[in-house]
Amino acid sequence: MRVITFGTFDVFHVGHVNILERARSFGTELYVGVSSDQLNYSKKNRYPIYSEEDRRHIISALACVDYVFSEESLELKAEYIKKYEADILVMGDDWQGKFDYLSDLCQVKYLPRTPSVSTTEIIEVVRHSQPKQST
Ligand code: C2G
Repeated sequence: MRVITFGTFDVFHVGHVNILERARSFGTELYVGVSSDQLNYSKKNRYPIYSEEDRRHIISALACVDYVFSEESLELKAEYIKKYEADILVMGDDWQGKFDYLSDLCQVKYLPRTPSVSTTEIIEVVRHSQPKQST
């Protein structure tokens, strides 16, 4: 069974690895669509901290991931599911209900997000942290 999932995975953290490992556990192979820089810009009006090449490199180095490709548009999910012959689509529950229309192509599962960790929060913490005084 081939599982497919999508995400930006910017400033990679434990919430990302949790969902990827859980996604992989529903099948025997995990394919991951990593959002392109351009897709992020059009959605959030800013580029990710890490480039799309680096984000794909990080995801493809994970033991639970079998194949990585670039996700160029949010509207292409049906095409990617068909192209990569995925049996199950896994998304975090922040997308709850949004991809139910794909359930005639594959099984659609939403998994609970890992609480208390997000890329946005990490960026804020780093931005507001004070440099250590050298003595
Ligand atoms: N995630 C999670 N727990 C967190 C943070 C993120 O389970 N604390 C999950 C999200 O639910 C998502 C995946 O990790 O399934 C990647 O998160 P993002 O990088 O924020 O991805 P996003 O920008 O939502 O995806 O087609 C979707 C697009 O690629 C955008």
